[in-house]
Amino acid sequence: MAVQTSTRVLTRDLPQHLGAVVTLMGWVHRCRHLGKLAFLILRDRSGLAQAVLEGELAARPLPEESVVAVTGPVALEPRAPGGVEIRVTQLRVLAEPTRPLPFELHRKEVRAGLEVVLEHRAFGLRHPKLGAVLRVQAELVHAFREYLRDQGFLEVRTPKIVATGTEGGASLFPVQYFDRPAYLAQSPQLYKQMLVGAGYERVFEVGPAYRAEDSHTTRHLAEFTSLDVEMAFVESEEELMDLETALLRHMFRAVAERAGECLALWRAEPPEVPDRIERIPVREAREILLRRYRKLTPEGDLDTEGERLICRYVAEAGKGSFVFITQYPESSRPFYACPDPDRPGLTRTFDLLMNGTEITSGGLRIHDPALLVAAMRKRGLQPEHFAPYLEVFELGMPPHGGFAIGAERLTALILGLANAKEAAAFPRDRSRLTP
Ligand code: AMO
Repeated sequence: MAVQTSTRVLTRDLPQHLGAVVTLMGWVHRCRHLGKLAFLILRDRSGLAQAVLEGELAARPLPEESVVAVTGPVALEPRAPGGVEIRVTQLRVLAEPTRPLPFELHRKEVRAGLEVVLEHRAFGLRHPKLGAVLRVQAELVHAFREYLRDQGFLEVRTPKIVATGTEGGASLFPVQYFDRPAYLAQSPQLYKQMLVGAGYERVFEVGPAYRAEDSHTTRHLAEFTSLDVEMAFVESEEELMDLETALLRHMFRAVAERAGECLALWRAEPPEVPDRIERIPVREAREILLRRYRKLTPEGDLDTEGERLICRYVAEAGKGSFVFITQYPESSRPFYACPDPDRPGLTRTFDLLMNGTEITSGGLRIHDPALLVAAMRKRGLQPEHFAPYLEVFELGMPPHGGFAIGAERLTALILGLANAKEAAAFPRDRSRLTP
């Protein structure tokens, strides 16, 4: 039989084609045979639609996840998704599964554990709810770009194979770079600063960052997407926190407007970002934790439990879902963090916590080359290893600062995912290198 000519449409647009003959292409989400009829729920990238098959067309078994093209007129059917269905006059089976499905996709919720879902990742992402996660993330990243471009930031790309670490600690992945040792970049930190010094003043990057984290937590990935921002001519970390507040507000509004259906599948709503997010110096946060929750926190950074409790404290005070923790001690920040001349031992840095979890680190940077060399030495780093970075500072570097947001953590917090790995297409962790 000759292939009938008709317009190919998406399931989402089916109602607009009432009465016309159209073709849908997608996967068999479900197929139920009732007497001489078969009701096929077809899934494509835009959603689900009902297709009705009759007679000979209905006789053929259509296993779930077969790939099909169906053609026929669009008719009203109040019981079908979108209030319309396609009455199939031609069916083409483009592919059929050749092995048993790892789990069912046609239910509202996937009935499989995280490890099984991740093991069969590309298959699992076909499920509307699981697939929605990456759609939400794509909108967040799009809005991140949109806002910053609008504010005069240039999108840049920096190398992911690097000669040195930047964030301290032992979390570096070594790689063999021809005949030399090298590492996967922990963050674009030094390069984004160099590009500020290159005269672009305002830059941002959306790129992978690598951390050889030995821990099995629900918030750490060995490879994550870092949303990095760096800008010149800022002289106070306050300006950076204000920029991040406005940026997040734009991102959250955009995702609510553009990915409403995806959010609904998770019953999620991005939290309201207040005009001014509360700031609490880390020392004060430790005192609050002790006073209110009898929790002892060692000097330096808050631990996971501390982050959770301080967010609870802020939320209970009616101040929303976010808090900036500020004034971290030098000992808990990397060498590039700008010391606070008015508060010896402390830095002009911040973390942003959202609903109990850190989503951002940032701060003012040291821009004086002599101070930078001293800060490196203080941490046992050899300035010679950072010569190309230091050169930009020696040739005229403006005061500057920036921050980075972890895209997977942000997505996970918005959707209420139990694990940030669910917000990566193909997550990497201590035990997972495939798929
Ligand atoms: P930091 O190391 O705090 O700062 O990272 C910034 C943000 O990235 C996310 N993040 C992670 N997400 C998933 N898995 C991980 N292993 C992981 N590590 C970090 C978090 C974190 O808040 N150069 C600085 C940023 C700056 O000062 O501009 C930096 O990399 O959301």
